[in-house]
Amino acid sequence: MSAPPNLHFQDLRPPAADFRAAVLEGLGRRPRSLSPKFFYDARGSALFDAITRLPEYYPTRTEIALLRRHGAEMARLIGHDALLIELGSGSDVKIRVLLDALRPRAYMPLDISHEHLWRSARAIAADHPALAVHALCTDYTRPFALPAAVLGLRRAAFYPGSSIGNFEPAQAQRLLRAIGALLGPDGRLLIGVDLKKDPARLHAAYNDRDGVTARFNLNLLERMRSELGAEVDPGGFRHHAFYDAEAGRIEMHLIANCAQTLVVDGCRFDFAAGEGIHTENSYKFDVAEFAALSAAAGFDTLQVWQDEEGLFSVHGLAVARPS
Ligand code: AVJ
Repeated sequence: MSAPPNLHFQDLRPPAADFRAAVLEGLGRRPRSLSPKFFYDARGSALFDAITRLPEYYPTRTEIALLRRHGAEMARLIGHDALLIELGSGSDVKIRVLLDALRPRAYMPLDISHEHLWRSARAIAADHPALAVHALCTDYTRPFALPAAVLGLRRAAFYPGSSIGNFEPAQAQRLLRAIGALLGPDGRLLIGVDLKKDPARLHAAYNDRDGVTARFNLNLLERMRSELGAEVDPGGFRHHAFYDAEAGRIEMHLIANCAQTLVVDGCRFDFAAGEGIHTENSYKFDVAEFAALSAAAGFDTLQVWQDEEGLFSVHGLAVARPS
């Protein structure tokens, strides 16, 4: 399929050198760590899609159910004819639920995963010929410019999936503040936030029976091999995920089963058995906790939707007027 005329695609994807530098830096530090944004190469994005369909992984289907049930209310909060910016759009399933109710003037999906963004933006543009789709492949934690064609429009953002939980609270606050600055006065933000709950339920969501989450985590090592030419045996590592109730977060790690040596660019990294790489945090929030975080970042909470089981929430926020 060729590109529909209403699709504009800008490729500002981070250079491969970013991954190389992050790996060298992250493996050199103690504790060793890597940002979860590096999960999303083509294979990692496909594995993440598989995660969203797992019986244990409740966030995606719960959030979609909330969008279906309350989409009209959410649309009222955002208003029609806005520029709708979607952060970390990934697949297009969620925005499709909202699009008819929201009736934006222009839609700007942002994602770090090139193939994923291209496929979903093209499909949305083809199915909505009157909608201007300005896709931008980028790391949305970095500053980015809006295309000139959309500068006059009122702005709203959709940030689904509880990806905000991947950031340390102080970092999350900074990112929310940057989103607020981008949206400007009267800006609206719909954001998905995973809720605190029974640790067993959380544990299961990140330790699925089929091992898809394990493959997703271990894919970071595959990516080091294929993209950086690293010497590493992914079979020598295992997936480890647990809920830290005190910190209110899931942690994911890659743990060496026995002594391992990883070589990147001639740099050697030795792992003793049981040593690992911290690959992800996924913070969980009570409704009041997240409202406090967004307030500290300059947002008023207008409305919060959650399912009956209290698994997942969507917060409807407005950029607060300066007091
Ligand atoms: C939706 C990207 C925040 O923490 O649930 C799923 C990704 N990691 N399983 C999450 C993820 C492991 C995820 N985010």
